[in-house]
Amino acid sequence: MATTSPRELAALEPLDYLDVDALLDDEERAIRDTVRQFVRDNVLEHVGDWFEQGIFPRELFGELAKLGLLGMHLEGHGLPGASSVAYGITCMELEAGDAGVRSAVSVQGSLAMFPIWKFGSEEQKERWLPPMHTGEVIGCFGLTEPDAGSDPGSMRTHARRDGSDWILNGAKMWITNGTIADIAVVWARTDDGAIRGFIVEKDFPGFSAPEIHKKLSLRASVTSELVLQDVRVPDENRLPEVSTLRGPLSCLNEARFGIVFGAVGSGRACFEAALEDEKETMVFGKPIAGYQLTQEKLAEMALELNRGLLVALHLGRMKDAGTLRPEHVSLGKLGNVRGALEVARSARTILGANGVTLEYPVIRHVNNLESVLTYEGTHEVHTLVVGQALTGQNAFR
Ligand code: TGC
Ligand code: FAD
Repeated sequence: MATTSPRELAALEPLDYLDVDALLDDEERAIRDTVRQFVRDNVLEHVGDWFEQGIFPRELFGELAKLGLLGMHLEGHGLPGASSVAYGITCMELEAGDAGVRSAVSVQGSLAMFPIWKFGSEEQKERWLPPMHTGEVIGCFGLTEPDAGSDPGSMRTHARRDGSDWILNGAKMWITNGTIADIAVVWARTDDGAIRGFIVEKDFPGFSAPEIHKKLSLRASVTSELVLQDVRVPDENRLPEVSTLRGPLSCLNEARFGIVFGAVGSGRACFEAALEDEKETMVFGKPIAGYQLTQEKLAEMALELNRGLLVALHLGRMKDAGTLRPEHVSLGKLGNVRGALEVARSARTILGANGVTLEYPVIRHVNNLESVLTYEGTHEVHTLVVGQALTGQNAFR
Protein backbone atom coordinates (compact mmCIF):
# COMPACT_ATOMS: atom_id res chain seq x y z
CA MET A 1 0.00 0.00 0.00
CA ALA A 2 1.42 3.38 -1.01
CA THR A 3 1.99 5.76 1.89
CA THR A 4 1.73 9.51 1.58
CA SER A 5 3.02 11.89 4.18
CA PRO A 6 0.61 14.53 5.53
CA ARG A 7 2.70 17.20 3.81
CA GLU A 8 2.42 15.41 0.45
CA LEU A 9 -1.31 14.90 0.99
CA ALA A 10 -1.86 18.60 1.60
CA ALA A 11 -0.13 19.34 -1.71
CA LEU A 12 -2.54 17.14 -3.69
CA GLU A 13 -5.48 18.66 -5.55
CA PRO A 14 -7.67 19.00 -2.44
CA LEU A 15 -10.96 17.90 -3.98
CA ASP A 16 -9.37 14.92 -5.61
CA TYR A 17 -8.25 13.43 -2.33
CA LEU A 18 -9.00 9.91 -3.61
CA ASP A 19 -7.43 10.47 -7.03
CA VAL A 20 -10.72 9.98 -8.85
CA ASP A 21 -8.93 11.65 -11.74
CA ALA A 22 -7.17 8.34 -12.38
CA LEU A 23 -10.57 6.84 -13.26
CA LEU A 24 -11.06 9.22 -16.19
CA ASP A 25 -9.69 8.63 -19.66
CA ASP A 26 -7.67 11.18 -21.62
CA GLU A 27 -10.68 12.47 -23.55
CA GLU A 28 -12.70 12.97 -20.35
CA ARG A 29 -9.80 14.83 -18.74
CA ALA A 30 -9.46 17.00 -21.86
CA ILE A 31 -13.17 17.92 -21.78
CA ARG A 32 -12.93 18.71 -18.07
CA ASP A 33 -9.93 20.98 -18.60
CA THR A 34 -11.53 22.75 -21.55
CA VAL A 35 -14.79 23.45 -19.73
CA ARG A 36 -12.98 24.44 -16.52
CA GLN A 37 -10.92 26.95 -18.51
CA PHE A 38 -14.06 28.22 -20.24
CA VAL A 39 -15.65 28.87 -16.86
CA ARG A 40 -12.56 30.70 -15.63
CA ASP A 41 -12.44 32.86 -18.76
CA ASN A 42 -16.14 33.52 -19.35
CA VAL A 43 -18.08 33.04 -16.14
CA LEU A 44 -16.23 33.55 -12.87
CA GLU A 45 -15.35 37.19 -13.32
CA HIS A 46 -18.90 38.23 -14.23
CA VAL A 47 -21.25 35.83 -12.53
CA GLY A 48 -21.47 37.75 -9.24
CA ASP A 49 -22.76 40.75 -11.21
CA TRP A 50 -25.18 38.62 -13.22
CA PHE A 51 -26.48 37.17 -10.00
CA GLU A 52 -26.82 40.59 -8.38
CA GLN A 53 -28.58 42.04 -11.42
CA GLY A 54 -30.70 38.94 -11.97
CA ILE A 55 -29.65 38.35 -15.56
CA PHE A 56 -28.38 35.55 -17.75
CA PRO A 57 -26.49 36.85 -20.80
CA ARG A 58 -28.08 35.17 -23.82
CA GLU A 59 -24.84 35.54 -25.78
CA LEU A 60 -23.26 32.98 -23.47
CA PHE A 61 -25.19 30.34 -25.43
CA GLY A 62 -23.08 31.21 -28.48
CA GLU A 63 -19.88 30.70 -26.50
CA LEU A 64 -21.13 27.42 -25.02
CA ALA A 65 -22.10 26.29 -28.52
CA LYS A 66 -18.61 26.99 -29.86
CA LEU A 67 -17.38 24.28 -27.49
CA GLY A 68 -20.10 21.94 -28.77
CA LEU A 69 -21.76 21.66 -25.35
CA LEU A 70 -25.40 22.14 -26.38
CA GLY A 71 -26.90 18.68 -26.79
CA MET A 72 -23.40 17.20 -26.57
CA HIS A 73 -24.59 13.76 -25.36
CA LEU A 74 -26.97 13.24 -28.28
CA GLU A 75 -25.84 11.80 -31.59
CA GLY A 76 -26.92 12.04 -35.23
CA HIS A 77 -28.06 15.20 -37.02
CA GLY A 78 -24.58 16.69 -36.57
CA LEU A 79 -24.57 16.27 -32.78
CA PRO A 80 -21.36 15.20 -31.03
CA GLY A 81 -22.57 11.99 -29.34
CA ALA A 82 -20.31 12.50 -26.33
CA SER A 83 -20.39 9.94 -23.55
CA SER A 84 -22.61 10.35 -20.50
CA VAL A 85 -19.53 10.72 -18.32
CA ALA A 86 -18.25 13.52 -20.56
CA TYR A 87 -21.63 15.24 -20.32
CA GLY A 88 -21.65 14.82 -16.54
CA ILE A 89 -18.16 16.23 -16.14
CA THR A 90 -19.22 19.19 -18.27
CA CYS A 91 -22.18 19.82 -15.97
CA MET A 92 -19.87 19.63 -12.95
CA GLU A 93 -17.45 22.18 -14.34
CA LEU A 94 -20.23 24.53 -15.47
CA GLU A 95 -21.92 24.38 -12.09
CA ALA A 96 -18.60 25.08 -10.36
CA GLY A 97 -19.10 28.42 -12.12
CA ASP A 98 -22.80 28.77 -11.40
CA ALA A 99 -25.83 26.46 -11.36
CA GLY A 100 -27.58 28.95 -13.64
CA VAL A 101 -25.05 28.28 -16.41
CA ARG A 102 -25.36 24.52 -15.94
CA SER A 103 -29.15 24.92 -15.95
CA ALA A 104 -29.07 26.75 -19.26
CA VAL A 105 -27.09 23.90 -20.81
CA SER A 106 -29.15 21.17 -19.08
CA VAL A 107 -32.41 22.61 -20.28
CA GLN A 108 -31.21 23.18 -23.83
CA GLY A 109 -29.65 19.72 -24.25
CA SER A 110 -31.57 17.43 -21.94
CA LEU A 111 -35.02 19.00 -21.78
CA ALA A 112 -35.54 20.80 -25.09
CA MET A 113 -33.32 18.95 -27.58
CA PHE A 114 -33.72 15.51 -25.99
CA PRO A 115 -37.53 15.22 -26.45
CA ILE A 116 -37.21 16.29 -30.08
CA TRP A 117 -34.34 13.83 -30.56
CA LYS A 118 -36.19 11.01 -28.80
CA PHE A 119 -39.84 11.59 -29.72
CA GLY A 120 -39.70 13.88 -32.77
CA SER A 121 -40.25 13.14 -36.46
CA GLU A 122 -37.29 13.15 -38.85
CA GLU A 123 -38.46 16.54 -40.16
CA GLN A 124 -38.59 17.99 -36.65
CA LYS A 125 -35.12 16.67 -35.86
CA GLU A 126 -33.67 18.09 -39.07
CA ARG A 127 -35.36 21.42 -38.56
CA TRP A 128 -34.56 22.03 -34.91
CA LEU A 129 -31.58 20.03 -33.66
CA PRO A 130 -28.78 21.60 -35.75
CA PRO A 131 -29.68 25.23 -34.89
CA MET A 132 -30.21 24.28 -31.25
CA HIS A 133 -26.73 22.76 -31.17
CA THR A 134 -25.23 25.98 -32.52
CA GLY A 135 -27.21 28.12 -30.10
CA GLU A 136 -29.16 29.91 -32.84
CA VAL A 137 -32.39 28.45 -31.47
CA ILE A 138 -32.92 28.34 -27.71
CA GLY A 139 -35.45 25.96 -26.21
CA CYS A 140 -37.27 25.52 -22.93
CA PHE A 141 -39.30 22.71 -21.35
CA GLY A 142 -42.77 23.39 -19.97
CA LEU A 143 -43.99 20.67 -17.63
CA THR A 144 -44.61 22.31 -14.24
CA GLU A 145 -47.83 24.27 -13.70
CA PRO A 146 -48.94 26.57 -10.90
CA ASP A 147 -50.85 23.65 -9.33
CA ALA A 148 -48.90 20.70 -10.74
CA GLY A 149 -45.22 20.52 -9.76
CA SER A 150 -44.31 17.25 -8.05
CA ASP A 151 -47.43 15.68 -9.53
CA PRO A 152 -47.21 16.55 -13.24
CA GLY A 153 -49.88 13.95 -14.01
CA SER A 154 -52.43 16.43 -12.64
CA MET A 155 -51.58 19.02 -15.31
CA ARG A 156 -54.43 21.16 -16.64
CA THR A 157 -52.84 22.47 -19.82
CA HIS A 158 -55.04 21.17 -22.56
CA ALA A 159 -54.70 20.55 -26.29
CA ARG A 160 -57.84 20.26 -28.42
CA ARG A 161 -57.76 18.99 -32.00
CA ASP A 162 -59.07 21.47 -34.58
CA GLY A 163 -58.75 20.16 -38.15
CA SER A 164 -55.06 19.69 -38.84
CA ASP A 165 -54.10 21.91 -35.88
CA TRP A 166 -54.24 21.80 -32.09
CA ILE A 167 -55.52 24.56 -29.82
CA LEU A 168 -53.51 24.85 -26.59
CA ASN A 169 -54.74 26.51 -23.41
CA GLY A 170 -53.11 26.65 -20.00
CA ALA A 171 -50.17 27.95 -18.02
CA LYS A 172 -46.74 26.64 -17.15
CA MET A 173 -44.73 27.95 -14.21
CA TRP A 174 -41.05 28.20 -13.23
CA ILE A 175 -39.75 27.52 -16.71
CA THR A 176 -36.00 27.96 -17.17
CA ASN A 177 -35.00 29.97 -20.28
CA GLY A 178 -38.71 30.62 -21.05
CA THR A 179 -38.49 34.34 -21.84
CA ILE A 180 -35.39 33.99 -24.02
CA ALA A 181 -36.45 30.79 -25.75
CA ASP A 182 -37.36 30.57 -29.44
CA ILE A 183 -39.31 27.37 -28.90
CA ALA A 184 -41.00 25.78 -25.91
CA VAL A 185 -41.59 22.04 -25.61
CA VAL A 186 -44.99 22.16 -23.92
CA TRP A 187 -46.68 19.13 -22.38
CA ALA A 188 -50.47 19.07 -22.53
CA ARG A 189 -53.33 16.67 -21.98
CA THR A 190 -55.51 15.86 -24.98
CA ASP A 191 -59.19 14.88 -25.02
CA ASP A 192 -58.35 11.15 -25.12
CA GLY A 193 -56.50 11.53 -21.79
CA ALA A 194 -53.07 11.24 -23.42
CA ILE A 195 -50.16 13.52 -22.55
CA ARG A 196 -48.51 14.92 -25.65
CA GLY A 197 -45.59 17.20 -26.35
CA PHE A 198 -45.84 20.22 -28.68
CA ILE A 199 -43.16 22.49 -30.10
CA VAL A 200 -44.60 25.95 -29.52
CA GLU A 201 -42.80 28.68 -31.45
CA LYS A 202 -42.41 31.97 -29.64
CA ASP A 203 -44.30 34.04 -32.22
CA PHE A 204 -47.41 31.83 -32.29
CA PRO A 205 -50.34 34.14 -31.46
CA GLY A 206 -51.65 33.65 -27.92
CA PHE A 207 -48.30 32.51 -26.53
CA SER A 208 -46.27 34.62 -24.11
CA ALA A 209 -43.46 33.96 -21.63
CA PRO A 210 -43.23 36.66 -18.96
CA GLU A 211 -40.19 36.50 -16.71
CA ILE A 212 -40.58 35.67 -13.02
CA HIS A 213 -38.86 38.27 -10.85
CA LYS A 214 -37.91 38.52 -7.16
CA LYS A 215 -36.15 35.14 -7.12
CA LEU A 216 -33.34 34.98 -4.57
CA SER A 217 -31.91 31.77 -5.99
CA LEU A 218 -30.58 30.94 -9.45
CA ARG A 219 -30.57 34.64 -10.18
CA ALA A 220 -28.15 34.17 -13.09
CA SER A 221 -30.83 32.19 -14.88
CA VAL A 222 -34.02 33.24 -16.62
CA THR A 223 -37.16 31.71 -15.07
CA SER A 224 -40.54 32.30 -16.65
CA GLU A 225 -44.20 31.64 -16.83
CA LEU A 226 -45.59 30.27 -20.12
CA VAL A 227 -49.06 31.52 -20.96
CA LEU A 228 -51.08 29.73 -23.64
CA GLN A 229 -54.35 31.31 -24.71
CA ASP A 230 -55.95 29.58 -27.68
CA VAL A 231 -52.55 28.98 -29.25
CA ARG A 232 -52.94 27.29 -32.63
CA VAL A 233 -50.20 24.72 -33.13
CA PRO A 234 -49.95 22.73 -36.39
CA ASP A 235 -49.93 18.96 -36.04
CA GLU A 236 -46.47 18.95 -37.62
CA ASN A 237 -45.26 20.54 -34.33
CA ARG A 238 -46.61 17.67 -32.21
CA LEU A 239 -43.98 15.15 -31.13
CA PRO A 240 -45.37 11.99 -32.75
CA GLU A 241 -43.67 9.34 -30.61
CA VAL A 242 -45.01 10.23 -27.17
CA SER A 243 -48.47 9.96 -25.63
CA THR A 244 -48.00 9.28 -21.88
CA LEU A 245 -46.37 10.85 -18.84
CA ARG A 246 -43.51 8.42 -19.31
CA GLY A 247 -42.33 10.71 -22.14
CA PRO A 248 -41.64 13.91 -20.19
CA LEU A 249 -40.45 11.91 -17.18
CA SER A 250 -37.83 10.17 -19.30
CA CYS A 251 -36.50 13.60 -20.33
CA LEU A 252 -36.08 14.41 -16.64
CA ASN A 253 -33.74 11.45 -16.20
CA GLU A 254 -31.33 13.15 -18.60
CA ALA A 255 -31.35 16.47 -16.79
CA ARG A 256 -31.32 14.91 -13.31
CA PHE A 257 -28.25 12.92 -14.31
CA GLY A 258 -26.48 16.21 -15.12
CA ILE A 259 -27.43 17.53 -11.69
CA VAL A 260 -25.84 14.51 -9.96
CA PHE A 261 -22.51 15.77 -11.34
CA GLY A 262 -23.39 19.46 -11.27
CA ALA A 263 -24.04 19.55 -7.53
CA VAL A 264 -20.51 18.26 -6.92
CA GLY A 265 -19.27 21.27 -8.90
CA SER A 266 -21.18 23.74 -6.71
CA GLY A 267 -19.90 22.04 -3.58
CA ARG A 268 -16.35 21.99 -4.88
CA ALA A 269 -16.37 25.71 -5.59
CA CYS A 270 -17.46 26.36 -1.99
CA PHE A 271 -14.90 23.93 -0.58
CA GLU A 272 -12.12 25.62 -2.52
CA ALA A 273 -13.20 29.05 -1.29
CA ALA A 274 -13.22 27.76 2.29
CA LEU A 275 -9.81 26.11 1.96
CA GLU A 276 -8.35 29.32 0.59
CA ASP A 277 -9.88 31.33 3.41
CA GLU A 278 -8.89 29.09 6.30
CA LYS A 279 -5.23 29.39 5.39
CA GLU A 280 -5.32 33.16 5.70
CA THR A 281 -7.85 33.95 8.39
CA MET A 282 -6.31 34.40 11.84
CA VAL A 283 -8.40 34.15 15.00
CA PHE A 284 -7.20 34.13 18.58
CA GLY A 285 -3.62 34.34 17.33
CA LYS A 286 -3.48 31.48 14.83
CA PRO A 287 -4.99 30.45 11.45
CA ILE A 288 -8.49 28.99 11.68
CA ALA A 289 -7.08 25.96 9.84
CA GLY A 290 -5.32 25.02 13.06
CA TYR A 291 -8.52 24.51 15.04
CA GLN A 292 -10.12 21.10 15.33
CA LEU A 293 -13.59 22.51 14.65
CA THR A 294 -12.43 23.90 11.29
CA GLN A 295 -10.64 20.72 10.37
CA GLU A 296 -13.74 18.69 11.11
CA LYS A 297 -15.73 20.89 8.74
CA LEU A 298 -13.11 20.50 6.01
CA ALA A 299 -12.83 16.76 6.50
CA GLU A 300 -16.62 16.38 6.29
CA MET A 301 -16.67 18.46 3.11
CA ALA A 302 -13.91 16.39 1.52
CA LEU A 303 -15.75 13.21 2.48
CA GLU A 304 -19.05 14.42 1.04
CA LEU A 305 -17.54 15.72 -2.20
CA ASN A 306 -15.40 12.68 -2.87
CA ARG A 307 -18.29 10.38 -2.12
CA GLY A 308 -20.53 12.43 -4.41
CA LEU A 309 -18.00 12.42 -7.22
CA LEU A 310 -17.57 8.65 -7.01
CA VAL A 311 -21.34 8.12 -7.07
CA ALA A 312 -21.66 10.46 -10.06
CA LEU A 313 -18.90 8.75 -11.96
CA HIS A 314 -20.33 5.31 -11.20
CA LEU A 315 -23.78 6.37 -12.42
CA GLY A 316 -22.15 7.83 -15.53
CA ARG A 317 -20.41 4.56 -16.29
CA MET A 318 -23.73 2.74 -15.76
CA LYS A 319 -25.49 5.14 -18.10
CA ASP A 320 -22.86 4.59 -20.78
CA ALA A 321 -23.23 0.84 -20.29
CA GLY A 322 -27.03 1.09 -20.59
CA THR A 323 -27.71 -0.23 -17.07
CA LEU A 324 -28.77 3.00 -15.32
CA ARG A 325 -32.36 3.05 -14.02
CA PRO A 326 -34.41 6.13 -13.05
CA GLU A 327 -34.27 5.23 -9.35
CA HIS A 328 -30.46 5.19 -9.51
CA VAL A 329 -30.57 8.75 -10.79
CA SER A 330 -32.96 9.66 -7.96
CA LEU A 331 -30.51 8.26 -5.40
CA GLY A 332 -27.70 10.27 -6.96
CA LYS A 333 -29.67 13.51 -7.13
CA LEU A 334 -30.95 13.07 -3.60
CA GLY A 335 -27.54 12.40 -2.08
CA ASN A 336 -25.39 14.76 -4.09
CA VAL A 337 -27.61 17.82 -3.82
CA ARG A 338 -28.05 17.33 -0.08
CA GLY A 339 -24.30 16.79 0.24
CA ALA A 340 -23.48 19.90 -1.80
CA LEU A 341 -25.85 22.00 0.31
CA GLU A 342 -24.20 20.80 3.51
CA VAL A 343 -20.77 21.56 2.07
CA ALA A 344 -21.86 24.99 0.87
CA ARG A 345 -23.46 25.96 4.19
CA SER A 346 -20.43 24.75 6.11
CA ALA A 347 -18.08 26.68 3.80
CA ARG A 348 -20.17 29.75 4.42
CA THR A 349 -19.55 29.51 8.15
CA ILE A 350 -15.78 29.22 7.63
CA LEU A 351 -15.81 32.46 5.65
CA GLY A 352 -17.58 34.29 8.47
CA ALA A 353 -19.15 37.53 7.28
CA ASN A 354 -17.34 37.22 3.93
CA GLY A 355 -19.55 34.21 3.41
CA VAL A 356 -22.61 36.39 2.88
CA THR A 357 -21.24 38.68 0.19
CA LEU A 358 -21.11 38.20 -3.58
CA GLU A 359 -17.41 39.08 -3.41
CA TYR A 360 -17.06 35.36 -2.70
CA PRO A 361 -18.89 32.58 -4.55
CA VAL A 362 -20.26 30.75 -1.52
CA ILE A 363 -23.57 32.44 -0.72
CA ARG A 364 -24.43 32.41 -4.43
CA HIS A 365 -23.96 28.64 -4.52
CA VAL A 366 -25.85 28.19 -1.24
CA ASN A 367 -28.81 30.09 -2.65
CA ASN A 368 -28.65 28.33 -6.02
CA LEU A 369 -28.64 24.93 -4.38
CA GLU A 370 -31.98 25.70 -2.75
CA SER A 371 -33.48 25.65 -6.25
CA VAL A 372 -31.48 22.61 -7.27
CA LEU A 373 -32.89 20.84 -4.21
CA THR A 374 -36.40 21.59 -5.47
CA TYR A 375 -36.30 21.41 -9.25
CA GLU A 376 -36.01 18.27 -11.32
CA GLY A 377 -37.91 16.49 -8.55
CA THR A 378 -37.74 17.66 -4.96
CA HIS A 379 -35.72 15.96 -2.26
CA GLU A 380 -38.94 14.39 -1.00
CA VAL A 381 -39.98 13.10 -4.43
CA HIS A 382 -36.62 11.39 -4.95
CA THR A 383 -36.77 9.95 -1.44
CA LEU A 384 -40.12 8.38 -2.30
CA VAL A 385 -38.82 7.10 -5.66
CA VAL A 386 -35.98 5.33 -3.86
CA GLY A 387 -38.39 4.16 -1.13
CA GLN A 388 -40.69 2.66 -3.75
CA ALA A 389 -37.78 0.93 -5.50
CA LEU A 390 -36.66 -0.56 -2.17
CA THR A 391 -40.06 -1.65 -0.87
CA GLY A 392 -42.32 -1.99 -3.88
CA GLN A 393 -44.81 0.26 -2.05
CA ASN A 394 -46.03 3.51 -3.64
CA ALA A 395 -46.08 6.16 -0.89
CA PHE A 396 -46.80 9.14 -3.18
CA ARG A 397 -50.54 8.87 -2.75
P1 TGC B 1 -46.06 7.10 -12.34
O1 TGC B 1 -47.38 6.43 -12.39
O2 TGC B 1 -45.05 6.64 -11.35
O3 TGC B 1 -45.37 7.05 -13.76
C1 TGC B 1 -46.07 7.33 -14.94
C2 TGC B 1 -45.33 6.61 -16.06
O4 TGC B 1 -44.00 7.16 -16.18
C3 TGC B 1 -43.02 6.14 -15.88
N1 TGC B 1 -41.96 6.83 -15.13
C4 TGC B 1 -40.78 7.11 -15.66
N2 TGC B 1 -40.27 6.84 -16.87
C5 TGC B 1 -39.03 7.26 -17.13
N3 TGC B 1 -38.31 7.94 -16.21
C6 TGC B 1 -38.77 8.23 -15.00
N4 TGC B 1 -38.02 8.91 -14.12
C7 TGC B 1 -40.07 7.82 -14.67
N5 TGC B 1 -40.87 7.94 -13.58
C8 TGC B 1 -42.02 7.32 -13.87
C9 TGC B 1 -43.75 5.08 -15.11
O5 TGC B 1 -43.11 3.84 -15.24
C10 TGC B 1 -45.12 5.11 -15.77
O6 TGC B 1 -44.98 4.47 -17.01
P2 TGC B 1 -46.21 3.65 -17.66
O7 TGC B 1 -45.71 3.19 -18.98
O8 TGC B 1 -46.50 2.55 -16.69
O9 TGC B 1 -47.36 4.61 -17.76
O10 TGC B 1 -46.32 8.65 -12.20
P3 TGC B 1 -46.89 9.48 -10.99
O11 TGC B 1 -47.96 10.36 -11.56
O12 TGC B 1 -47.23 8.59 -9.83
O13 TGC B 1 -45.64 10.41 -10.60
C11 TGC B 1 -44.44 9.86 -10.15
C12 TGC B 1 -43.41 10.96 -9.79
C13 TGC B 1 -43.88 11.76 -8.61
C14 TGC B 1 -42.11 10.26 -9.45
C15 TGC B 1 -43.15 11.87 -10.97
O14 TGC B 1 -44.25 12.42 -11.47
C16 TGC B 1 -42.09 12.92 -10.72
O15 TGC B 1 -40.93 12.67 -11.05
N6 TGC B 1 -42.41 14.14 -10.16
C17 TGC B 1 -41.43 15.23 -10.10
C18 TGC B 1 -41.66 16.17 -11.24
C19 TGC B 1 -40.40 16.85 -11.70
O16 TGC B 1 -39.29 16.39 -11.45
N7 TGC B 1 -40.54 17.93 -12.44
C20 TGC B 1 -39.39 18.58 -13.02
C21 TGC B 1 -39.81 19.59 -14.04
S1 TGC B 1 -38.49 20.14 -15.11
C22 TGC B 1 -37.46 20.99 -14.13
O17 TGC B 1 -37.57 21.07 -12.96
C23 TGC B 1 -36.33 21.64 -14.84
S2 TGC B 1 -35.28 22.51 -13.78
C24 TGC B 1 -34.18 23.25 -14.80
C25 TGC B 1 -32.87 22.54 -14.86
O18 TGC B 1 -32.79 21.32 -14.96
O19 TGC B 1 -31.85 23.20 -14.80
P1 FAD C 1 -44.91 21.11 -4.87
O1 FAD C 1 -45.05 19.96 -5.78
O2 FAD C 1 -46.12 21.93 -4.59
O3 FAD C 1 -44.30 20.62 -3.51
C1 FAD C 1 -44.34 21.38 -2.29
C2 FAD C 1 -43.70 20.52 -1.18
O4 FAD C 1 -44.47 19.31 -1.03
C3 FAD C 1 -42.29 20.07 -1.52
O5 FAD C 1 -41.51 20.04 -0.36
C4 FAD C 1 -42.51 18.67 -2.00
O6 FAD C 1 -41.34 17.84 -1.87
C5 FAD C 1 -43.61 18.20 -1.09
N1 FAD C 1 -44.30 17.03 -1.61
C6 FAD C 1 -44.85 16.84 -2.84
N2 FAD C 1 -45.38 15.62 -2.94
C7 FAD C 1 -45.18 15.01 -1.75
C8 FAD C 1 -45.50 13.72 -1.23
N3 FAD C 1 -46.14 12.81 -1.98
N4 FAD C 1 -45.14 13.45 0.04
C9 FAD C 1 -44.47 14.35 0.81
N5 FAD C 1 -44.14 15.59 0.37
C10 FAD C 1 -44.49 15.90 -0.89
N6 FAD C 1 -40.24 23.10 -14.22
C11 FAD C 1 -40.31 22.85 -15.55
O7 FAD C 1 -41.23 22.19 -16.03
N7 FAD C 1 -39.36 23.37 -16.41
C12 FAD C 1 -38.33 24.12 -15.97
O8 FAD C 1 -37.49 24.53 -16.78
C13 FAD C 1 -38.24 24.40 -14.57
N8 FAD C 1 -37.25 25.22 -14.11
C14 FAD C 1 -37.26 25.59 -12.78
C15 FAD C 1 -36.34 26.55 -12.33
C16 FAD C 1 -36.37 26.97 -11.01
C17 FAD C 1 -35.41 28.04 -10.54
C18 FAD C 1 -37.28 26.38 -10.09
C19 FAD C 1 -37.27 26.79 -8.64
C20 FAD C 1 -38.19 25.45 -10.53
C21 FAD C 1 -38.20 25.04 -11.87
N9 FAD C 1 -39.16 24.14 -12.37
C22 FAD C 1 -39.23 23.86 -13.71
C23 FAD C 1 -40.21 23.66 -11.49
C24 FAD C 1 -39.78 22.52 -10.57
O9 FAD C 1 -39.62 21.33 -11.27
C25 FAD C 1 -40.84 22.39 -9.47
O10 FAD C 1 -40.69 23.51 -8.63
C26 FAD C 1 -40.71 21.11 -8.66
O11 FAD C 1 -41.01 19.99 -9.46
C27 FAD C 1 -41.62 21.11 -7.41
O12 FAD C 1 -42.90 21.51 -7.71
P2 FAD C 1 -43.61 22.68 -6.84
O13 FAD C 1 -42.67 23.82 -6.75
O14 FAD C 1 -44.94 22.91 -7.43
O15 FAD C 1 -43.74 22.08 -5.40
